[in-house]
Amino acid sequence: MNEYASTAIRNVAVVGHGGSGKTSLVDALAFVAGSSKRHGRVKEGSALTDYSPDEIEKGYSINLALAYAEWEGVKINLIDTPGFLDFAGDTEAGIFAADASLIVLGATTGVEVGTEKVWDYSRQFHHPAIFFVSMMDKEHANFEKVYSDIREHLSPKAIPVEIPIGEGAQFHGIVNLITRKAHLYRSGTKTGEYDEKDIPAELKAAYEKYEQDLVETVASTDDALVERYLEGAEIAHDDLVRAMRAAMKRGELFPVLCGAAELTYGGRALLSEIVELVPPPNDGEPVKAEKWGSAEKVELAPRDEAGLSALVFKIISEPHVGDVTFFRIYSGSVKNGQETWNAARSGFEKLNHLSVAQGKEKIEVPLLHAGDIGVIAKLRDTHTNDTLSTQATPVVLPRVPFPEPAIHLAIEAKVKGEEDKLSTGLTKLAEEDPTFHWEYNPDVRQTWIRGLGERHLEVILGRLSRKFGVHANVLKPKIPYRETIKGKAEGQGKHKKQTGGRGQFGDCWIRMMPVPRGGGYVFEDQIVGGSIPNKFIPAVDRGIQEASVRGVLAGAPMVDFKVELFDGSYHTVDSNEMSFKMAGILAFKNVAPSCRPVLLEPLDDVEVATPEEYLGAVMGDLSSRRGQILGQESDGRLLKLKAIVPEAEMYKYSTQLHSITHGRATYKSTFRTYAEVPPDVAAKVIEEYQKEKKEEKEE
Ligand SMILES: Nc1nc2c(ncn2[C@@H]2O[C@H](COP(=O)(O)OP(=O)(O)O)[C@@H](O)[C@H]2O)c(=O)[nH]1
Ligand SMILES: [Mg+2]
Repeated sequence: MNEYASTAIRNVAVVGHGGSGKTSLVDALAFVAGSSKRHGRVKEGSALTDYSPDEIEKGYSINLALAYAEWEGVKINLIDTPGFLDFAGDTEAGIFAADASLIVLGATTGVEVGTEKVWDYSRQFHHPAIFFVSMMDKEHANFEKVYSDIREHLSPKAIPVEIPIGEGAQFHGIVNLITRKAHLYRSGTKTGEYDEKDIPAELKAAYEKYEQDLVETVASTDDALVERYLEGAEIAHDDLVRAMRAAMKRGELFPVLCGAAELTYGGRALLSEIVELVPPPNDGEPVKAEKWGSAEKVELAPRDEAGLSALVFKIISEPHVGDVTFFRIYSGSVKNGQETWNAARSGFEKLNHLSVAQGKEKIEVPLLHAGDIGVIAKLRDTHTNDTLSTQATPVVLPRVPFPEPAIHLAIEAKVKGEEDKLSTGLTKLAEEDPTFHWEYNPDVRQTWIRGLGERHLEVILGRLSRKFGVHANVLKPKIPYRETIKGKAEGQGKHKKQTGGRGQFGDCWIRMMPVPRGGGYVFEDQIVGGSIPNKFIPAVDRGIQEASVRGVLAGAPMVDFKVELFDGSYHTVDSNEMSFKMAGILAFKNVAPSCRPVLLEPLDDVEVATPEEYLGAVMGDLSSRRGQILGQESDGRLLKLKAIVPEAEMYKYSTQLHSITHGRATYKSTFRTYAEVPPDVAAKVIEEYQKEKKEEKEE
């Protein structure tokens, strides 16, 4: 492996909808460039960047993975990313760590929901982006249609710099509008070799139209060029490329290329365009970081001479290797074996066996320059989004904004007694994947796992059994109901027990009444004249609190009520704290049922982003879930529908939404408040609880 200085590096995230051909393209580019010795195939499980056991089993990308192509003296780092929204954490991380996005579209499918998502992500970071229309060899491939799709749904600033010669089975070449030459592929080529020819006669008209569009569009982004263009002067190749590069950086132009990754057609031209159009990492603005332990901002020049800063954007545990850490160097350089400082963990990390990754293969290197991406195995204690720097100048880089989990499921260990193993495994998996969370929910006494989608959680459970040997049953998550009261009542709690020696005696009178929602639990001591001695009053309070953990309707915690302790009696010998706590418990159980208790359920704020054509279906479905529609607004492309929906009705919503909108809609939901359950629904919940209680007793 040659050494690559910052100017000779390009970092590109390969993104797009699932199945658009990203992984095949990354493999083809590395192979065409000669950096990878074998042309792998997704279908055969041999693609360079789909190497984890879960990916080979499922046949699609789950993790981001790295490969590189050395082309024209430049090393192009290719970050292959998953297309499915369930794995969007890795997609975000991949885009974040790169300097440009290569957006792959299938020539038969065009812009899909995943394309829209990655487009939004990449715009968020203001990256230059290149569109690549792949699979031009497939039946019904239609370049024109995909191009107009891009203009309509993503950006009118997209402009072809290549057009295909033939489509589907006839696809055999590409006209390059910048070099003004045709590339004709040799049938059966393994590495995308072509013969360079003049533009074929039958394509002259199309070529002229596209070429004029390109020159006009590029010229319009550059004052000097537009003048020359209007004067009718020829614009030189270098000027055109320079203006394109500048316009791409400002987000004013997005080139569209084409090819067929599996046939390696278009690969060489794409590599050259990346080298020419994507800025090297030392070309951009300085990185804005923070000094560790203070809010003081520091600017880090993306050069070797600056102090070291590198961001860990992915950790993956690989079979036979252990944890492998992917990091991008933002400033400074690192040597093999160098000691670095992880300020967030207050620890040194020695970068032994400093490497770059070609898929699962790791190639050891002596040195990596500013802007490069490296991998390192077996770090001591470094997590995703940590910064590695030096102890003398500890800094913190901006972190990858990982998406928050959207759904949750309940699980239990299949084998009783493996609960500890389960929580150890889940903790480890959550460390590896910042979009996966888990918790034990004491309210409903279930272990909950949270992730971006059902597919995501399925993959997590697969890893749990493969890596940690714990098999889990999936359960429907229980709803954390609450209870409260709507009326006022009073009554007694009396605990009296006469055993052999000393007896137990506690007696209290309480009044219970509602307080406003969110008011919690209020206890008021109104005892006068010492009918209960002061030292026993806290015990009554504790008894009531203990009893209210299980309400009187469905065993859910009772909230938002006030208790006034106004009378009682005691016994000089037999009374003690325990007796008064019991009296409190009994008083609660006695009085609460007379206070018109009601069931409360959690309501979520739900926001669905959907194309307009599915609005009716989405609204209808939400209404059938007892949803209350608040309103809608358009962001130009999608309608954002806001609603309040009971959490109890949101089970498997993602699957349902996916099916009624053909995967085009996405949603977010966040807890809003607790509200009273309608009587008919409450009756069912209470009945269900009573049944369960009876069964528990019988067991
Ligand atoms: N005909 C044809 N099929 C392709 C091409 N590129 C990829 N495929 C197939 O399309 C499917 C999805 O490809 P993959 O690279 O996994 O897509 P990804 O999900 O975007 O990474 C696989 O079955 C590939 O074999 C291509 O250029 N031509
Ligand atoms: Mg893939």
